[in-house]
Amino acid sequence: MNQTPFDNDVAPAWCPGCGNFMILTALKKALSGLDLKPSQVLICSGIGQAAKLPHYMKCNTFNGLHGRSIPVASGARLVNPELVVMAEGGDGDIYGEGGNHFMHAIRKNINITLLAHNNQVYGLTKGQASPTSEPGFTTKVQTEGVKISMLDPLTTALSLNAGFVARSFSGDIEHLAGVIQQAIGYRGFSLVDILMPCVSFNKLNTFKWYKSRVYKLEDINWDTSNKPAAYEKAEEWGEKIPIGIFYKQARPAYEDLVSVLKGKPLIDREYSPQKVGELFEEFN
Ligand SMILES: Cc1ncc(C[n+]2csc(CCOP(=O)(O)OP(=O)(O)O)c2C)c(N)n1
Ligand SMILES: [Mg+2]
Repeated sequence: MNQTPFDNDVAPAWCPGCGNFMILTALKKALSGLDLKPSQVLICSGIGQAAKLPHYMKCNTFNGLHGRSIPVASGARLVNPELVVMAEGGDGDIYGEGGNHFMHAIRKNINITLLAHNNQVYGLTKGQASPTSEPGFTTKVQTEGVKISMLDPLTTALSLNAGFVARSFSGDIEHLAGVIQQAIGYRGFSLVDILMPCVSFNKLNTFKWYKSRVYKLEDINWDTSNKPAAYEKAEEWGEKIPIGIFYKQARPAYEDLVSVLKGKPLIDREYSPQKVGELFEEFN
């Protein structure tokens, strides 16, 4: 029986115990809690275990190339401002292969929500290190352990002037659903980095490992408007790991700044082949 309008009947091909199940539940809960209809939502993804998520949802979806969810989502939002547009995928997909798009979509403040399922490993390809893998993490490829420093999505986003920077944990569905709702409500680019276990290929950052470390910023009455404090808090990673909204600041979205993007969706605008013909004539 369907519990939300976003349910479909495709059985997820994820390992039992995978954090993606909880992210899927939280996302459906967040969207239905906002009273959105499946027709009002578009979810774009790339390649990876995380990027399979749109297959398991009833709404508009686009599953494209590895690392390329953000440009697809950006284009879709710019031509249709009536759609809630999200990009989602794994840490490899978003911060590795898609790292360039991550940077520039933040700079432009494209009005989309990004969900990065951060299991700190390349899961689909069976356990190579990703940009967020811990130094020392050993894999079949990194046999002597990862030698390079971790990419920190939150400080990276803050340094690029992101206006909504958050982290949550797949093990806390309520918290994650709430953060996703706030991210969707933010006008501009919103990042939700989601810590999650990969039960098959990450034996270091396990569910237990995260569970014993994460604590909520809400519980320490966090001021989300203080950017230097957000930056410092985002650097906290070790015995304690903060989750919640680190930073939130209103900033004009790209679509608010570029005049041609204001107004109706492209599909609802007047189509004039004659005007296009006249334009082409100029180049003859
Ligand atoms: C251009 C390109 N490079 C590499 C691959 C192989 N590949 C597929 S998924 C993946 C990594 C996925 O890791 P992540 O995004 O963290 O997702 P997870 O499976 O961990 O959820 C890689 C390297 C590919 N499909 N396309
Ligand atoms: Mg991953």
